[in-house]
Amino acid sequence: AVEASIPQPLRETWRKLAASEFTGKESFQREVVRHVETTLARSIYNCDDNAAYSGTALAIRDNLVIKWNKTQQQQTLQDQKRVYYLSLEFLMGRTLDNAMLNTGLKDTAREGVSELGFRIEDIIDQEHDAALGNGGLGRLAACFLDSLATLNYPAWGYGLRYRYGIFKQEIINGFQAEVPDYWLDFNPWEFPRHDVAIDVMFYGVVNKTTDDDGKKKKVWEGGEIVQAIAYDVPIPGYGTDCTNNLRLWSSKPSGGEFDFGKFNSGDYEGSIRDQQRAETISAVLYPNDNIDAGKELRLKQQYFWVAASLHDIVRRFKKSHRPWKEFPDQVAIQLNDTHPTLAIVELQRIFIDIENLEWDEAWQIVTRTFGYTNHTVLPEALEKWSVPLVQNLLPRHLQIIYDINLFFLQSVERKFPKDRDLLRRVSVVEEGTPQVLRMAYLAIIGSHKVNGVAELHSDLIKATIFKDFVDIFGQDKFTNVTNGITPRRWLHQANPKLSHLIASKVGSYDFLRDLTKLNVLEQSVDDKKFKKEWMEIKLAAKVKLAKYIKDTTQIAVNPHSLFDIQVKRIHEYKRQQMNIFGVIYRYLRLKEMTPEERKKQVPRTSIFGGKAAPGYWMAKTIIRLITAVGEVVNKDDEINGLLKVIFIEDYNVSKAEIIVPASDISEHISTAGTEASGTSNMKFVLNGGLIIGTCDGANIEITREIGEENIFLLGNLAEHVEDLRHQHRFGKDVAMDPKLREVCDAIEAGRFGPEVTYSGLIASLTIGFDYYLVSDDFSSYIATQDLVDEAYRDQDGWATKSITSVARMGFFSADRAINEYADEIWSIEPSDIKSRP
Ligand code: IMP
Ligand code: B1N
Repeated sequence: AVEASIPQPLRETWRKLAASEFTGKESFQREVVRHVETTLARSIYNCDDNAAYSGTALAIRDNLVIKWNKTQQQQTLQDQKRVYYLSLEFLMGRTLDNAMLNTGLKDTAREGVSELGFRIEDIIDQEHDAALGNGGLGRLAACFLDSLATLNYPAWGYGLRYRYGIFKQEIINGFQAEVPDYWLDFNPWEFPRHDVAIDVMFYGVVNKTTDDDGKKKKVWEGGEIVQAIAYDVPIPGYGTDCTNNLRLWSSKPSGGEFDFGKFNSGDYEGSIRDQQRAETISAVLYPNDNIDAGKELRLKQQYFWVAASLHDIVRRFKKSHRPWKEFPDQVAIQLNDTHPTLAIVELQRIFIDIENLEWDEAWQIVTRTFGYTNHTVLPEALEKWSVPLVQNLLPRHLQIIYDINLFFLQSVERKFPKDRDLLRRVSVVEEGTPQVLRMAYLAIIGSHKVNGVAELHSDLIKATIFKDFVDIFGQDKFTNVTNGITPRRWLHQANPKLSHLIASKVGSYDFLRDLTKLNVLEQSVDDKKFKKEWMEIKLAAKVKLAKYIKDTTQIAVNPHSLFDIQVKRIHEYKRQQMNIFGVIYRYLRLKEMTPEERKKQVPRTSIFGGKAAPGYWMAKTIIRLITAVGEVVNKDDEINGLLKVIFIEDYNVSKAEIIVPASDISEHISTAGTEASGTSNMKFVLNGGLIIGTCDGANIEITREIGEENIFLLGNLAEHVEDLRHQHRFGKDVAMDPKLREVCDAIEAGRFGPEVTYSGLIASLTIGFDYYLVSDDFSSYIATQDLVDEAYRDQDGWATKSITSVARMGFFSADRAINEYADEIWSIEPSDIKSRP
């Protein structure tokens, strides 16, 4: 419709002048040099790796932008249903390498920059990670964007443009220190859209009025206004021209930059205070993973982002001049956890307060639009907002929440008359001082589908935290979509040699678009030459990681030792403490051995990495224990070579790309029932590493796919966790597992520094309730680690397990997950943007 308003001759002129993509090495080089010389105003004499990165990124970006514009125009004209993925976190990592691979330009770029005097690897290495996320939840959002574009789905991500992403971790005297991550110095991948500026209101009051038709209305007014500015990021699909959009909002004061009146009268601080308050909203990512801190600024972030996104989505829908009832046929909105739950309330507010729809009609549309993904059952992570806080910040929204809750409870009362306890249990409002809003309940009530992220997790939420809601809404509202990962970044980009070897067996790189094609590898498990090449690639990845460790820590590790890796956020439920206790146990055994016995041991390198939330004291203690054990073990000549303990500082996406291909074994040992899915487990197995893990999250489905003989499972089952916890709390004093006792004794004897450093950690196992059941699983853990050593001695058998596992990993592609969301939750179809052969 808009297009028709532009006169035909004008359109012809633009079409003739349209920008075109470069093709081939020479035109690529011309673009790089042009950008270095004009955009950057530099020359051959001062073009360092960083300038070469900028020039390369800008050249690749030009091609990307052309595809992006075409995609957006085509999707607008096709007027299909779109999905909007609302996530407070997008953990993208680096973009250049991925953009080159997805657009098929990497070889051109490699040769091109080489003739200009640069190595493509050095250029790629200049890029700062986009670290707008904490861990699995944010990285899942990034993998999903890659799959949505690759599968040609019309999809937009909506998030916040934090000035500071997740902090940079430094290890100082063995302890974690946090340093701000200032990443926006030069970011060629974002496009400010100063024309897309949306006013968002906070605070204010709700007044009653009567409109022209005599209808009673509520108006929210008199609040403080902050402006949301859009920054757009192109998301290229692999092997397709489809390039989707990620829109991130940045906050700034609405109207004038600052108060000149105050400034001129000498109140300098006051004059910039408003500006700073506005800019604070998008200033920093909350660094908590699986913890809800309940801070007002976080609530402000959530509403700011949700209000701007919905305004944008509604504006786009209105351009099509369709009736409101068709909104859910054009728009699907997925809530990545409860963080965007206010979107439900905001859309209802837009409909009834601004667009004058009746409550019931509006609510029908709202509930048909939203889907909610739950990512955790941990009680400390379930969002609850204090009523007084919401009352003050969003008074109209609180009224609407009360109404939503009232109508919901009335419907429950009709279905289950007189069950007052049920009403209390399922109410969005939890009684107490203060009252709090249970955001997960609101998300369920306002969505048409609720999904968990792995089978066990989806079953658990139905049986525990959301049980009443299954009784009320029925089974069909609840479903499972097991998480997945993008094989483009996590195999092809991170491990090009393995990807190449696999392609030689599959006959093409088609497995990157249909990961089930990996299954042909099973035919090669007895192929001697193939196996040898397979294991050489694993060794090369270990050598590369060993070099990285040497360069960054000065510690030499033996690439022929068994690389045992646990990298993820540090959290008690993930049980890095069990891992390091196991390392200590191993150390104590090695110390007792004779030199002859030692010679028979499998040398091991235990590698840890991950950030602790800055306020999570126990997690920080666990880091300290790991570094302290490393300090003792790594310089102990007696066992030298048989055990090394490494803590990799500042674990992030780009480091994961080096680490993931290099594992022999990786650890996924959460207390059963606590890790909703896990996704690094999938990444490690896809790269030919085996895993040691508990029956938790996606480990269970990985086992089902690859076979029990190819995974090292340990520990108690989820169904026994409650009983075990009960025993810890109320049972008779049971003696601690003797192996764990020995480890605790060594720590308490000060062998890893002052005992007091660890007293809280030890207490959590003994006088505490051992909530995470370390003592219950420890002996199984040690026994299973012995099986790992045993299996590793048989390198041929190990290679068989490795290849067989990779061959059976097809299910864990994020493409499969996205297709399930598209079919079962969003009802969207791919657009017909052309894929390349
Ligand atoms: P929005 O829906 O207005 O946010 O526009 C999204 C994208 O769709 C824009 O960046 C344009 O590339 C494209 N677009 C918007 N309006 C039109 C149109 O009338 N014809 C073709 N493409 C459009
Ligand atoms: O989401 C991942 C899962 O694979 C992990 O098992 C799960 O732990 C993770 C509040 C969270 N759940 N909840 C969070 C993150 C930030 C925050 O402020 C909660 N992260 C997960 C993907 O499904």
